[in-house]
Amino acid sequence: MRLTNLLRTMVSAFLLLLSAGAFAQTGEDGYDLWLRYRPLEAGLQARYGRAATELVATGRSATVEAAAAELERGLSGLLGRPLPRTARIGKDGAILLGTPASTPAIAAMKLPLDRVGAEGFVIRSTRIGGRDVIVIAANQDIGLLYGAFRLLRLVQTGAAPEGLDIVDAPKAKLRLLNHWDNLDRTVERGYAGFSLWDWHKLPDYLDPRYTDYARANASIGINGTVLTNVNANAEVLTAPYLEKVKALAGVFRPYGIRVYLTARFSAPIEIGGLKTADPLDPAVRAWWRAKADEIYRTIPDFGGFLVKANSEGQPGPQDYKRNHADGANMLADAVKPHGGVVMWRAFVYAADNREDRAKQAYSEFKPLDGHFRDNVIVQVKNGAIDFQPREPFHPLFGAMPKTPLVMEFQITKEYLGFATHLAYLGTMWEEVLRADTGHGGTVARVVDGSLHHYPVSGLAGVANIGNDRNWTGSHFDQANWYAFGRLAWDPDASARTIAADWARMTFSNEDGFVRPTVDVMMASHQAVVDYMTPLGLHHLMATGHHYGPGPWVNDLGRPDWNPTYYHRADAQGIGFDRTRSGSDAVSQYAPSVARIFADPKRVPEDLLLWFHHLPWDHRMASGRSLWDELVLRYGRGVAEVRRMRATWESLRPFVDPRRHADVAAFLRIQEKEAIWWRDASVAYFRSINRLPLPPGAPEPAMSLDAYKALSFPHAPGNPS
Ligand code: BDP
Repeated sequence: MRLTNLLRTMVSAFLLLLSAGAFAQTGEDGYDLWLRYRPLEAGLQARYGRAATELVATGRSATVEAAAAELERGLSGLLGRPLPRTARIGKDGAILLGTPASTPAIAAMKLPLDRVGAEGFVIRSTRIGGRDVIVIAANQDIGLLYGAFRLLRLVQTGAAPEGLDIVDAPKAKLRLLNHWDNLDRTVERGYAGFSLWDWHKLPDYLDPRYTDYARANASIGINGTVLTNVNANAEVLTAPYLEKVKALAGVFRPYGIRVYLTARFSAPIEIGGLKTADPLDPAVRAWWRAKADEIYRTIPDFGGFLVKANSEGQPGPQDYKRNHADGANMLADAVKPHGGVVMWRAFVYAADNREDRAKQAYSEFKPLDGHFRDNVIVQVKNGAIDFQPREPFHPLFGAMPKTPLVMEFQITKEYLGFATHLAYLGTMWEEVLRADTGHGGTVARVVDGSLHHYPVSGLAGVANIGNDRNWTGSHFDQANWYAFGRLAWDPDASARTIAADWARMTFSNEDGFVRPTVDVMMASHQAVVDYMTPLGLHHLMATGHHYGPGPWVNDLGRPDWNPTYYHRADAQGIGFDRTRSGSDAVSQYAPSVARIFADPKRVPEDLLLWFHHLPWDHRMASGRSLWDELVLRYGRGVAEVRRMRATWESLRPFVDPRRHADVAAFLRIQEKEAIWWRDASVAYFRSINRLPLPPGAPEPAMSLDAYKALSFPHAPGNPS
């Protein structure tokens, strides 16, 4: 027995050494994302090897080419031998890729293609002429590309090749990335280097990375990309830039990705030479129509415009005493003849408006329901303030039955620790999508269009992508790009399943790795909430760059830019009263939801101080006072990061050295900054309430003044 154990240990040590050697040669640096296609373990390789000895793809479009090329690249990597392309099924197992129109064998199969629409697919293991065949079938070529990526995912994650029977189609029509990229290649709230779009060298030089970007997006079903920042520059709408946009559109087209641009509302003045941008002015309307015609002449499948108007200093229709519908409809009329859409953002809050900021978007947009053209989609952030670590779902979801909505999530972690903190956002988005609006369905049912029968709707994610070698600035932030795509495809998908698929494809298929890694990911968002803004606190980040804590800040130009506006802490208590005795933001929700949020005993504890102002000695469910609970939550967040670090350390044998070291270093930064958040916040709130720390809670490492004195003028991602 002992001897066997010894032998086992020796063998695994030997294997470890071998694999460390292999890692050293793989040069893994994160560039390949979840499309690494490293060899499968031998058993699975043999089984897939039998089922897939050749590829039969008869279609001829660029999209079919992309699908076939990906299968060749992927399967030859995974199976460790080339996957030849042949014209017809030979004597061994084959993969057959086609539409009923391109492939008679598929037309003859009576597959349930009527259920998958234009973008869906069927994957089935079957036998044709006595041969084992894996069929990837779709109505349109883009469905074949999505099906090819799905098959590759199945192989990568170790699914058995026998008995495959998958019928799938995206639930949401628009699945978009929003890049907050400027024309000088800086990225607003970007933590992964500069913009991928090399405007200066476009259109003549097409960086091969554009194709890899398209592949990665297609692999998760993204079908559109807004190339430019919502704080827009009108210049992108001039002819030379449209040529550059056209070049990018040409690269993305085979991958089913349309390009969109942000439209600066004052463009008619800035690049059109007009005196006004009034949406009801005939000359302005004619200018936008001509501009849309020009764009569509250049890029016939251009998606449309995304607009941030009358928000944070951006121009808009209210500059001319018109409303948001006037502005959106004017642009919608311009793109309508070409089949384009306008995504008009609901992220508005005005300098001169004293109403609770959380209420302003609803107050502005709810009365306009039914006043928008049918090609206007209102794009709403997941919560009513601004991408905070945790927010209740935005009350506009469910409240706009006559206006299609797009969900806007922020993939880049502006308020969640930038690229260095490990925070898997799948759980946060799942929580929002599964929330019951009280209007007859969940948020997911609103954004997939089914609740209100929207003709078009979907999800947009503010991208976390830049020109860093690993795309997202950190290896684990790739998971957020990945999870966004998966949830846009299927807003009911499980965050845990997505995390597991990602971990398997990105790092290792071994259960000993996958289980602990997924546990880390699943706990990570809550950890950040705990050490930054526990119990429903929000908007307490430092000014401008939002790096680190600044709960004491109260000297900014507008009340609603100050953290003190949001936490309202004084000697007696803390929190924002949004019940009827306060701002009454609760009544913007459906009554069944409002009742829960308005009741401090029923509201989820993680939203308590979002909706309630409570005395420091308020009794929590734990029996502790609110103050003690708050301090413990900060500590809980730090403790979780320490656990994450220890777990990652134990996973060293499974991960190539470079990526392991990268993640370990970032976790060290995260721990340091979690402690900073905890200590600075506790020091500040204690200075307000003068209460002792609960037993066992550590003293803040520095004085409150020392925390206040920290300054980071060059923190990344900051526009100014
Ligand atoms: C805020 C960001 C700012 C964006 C704004 C927006 O700090 O950079 O421009 O959102 O979404 O969270 O328009």
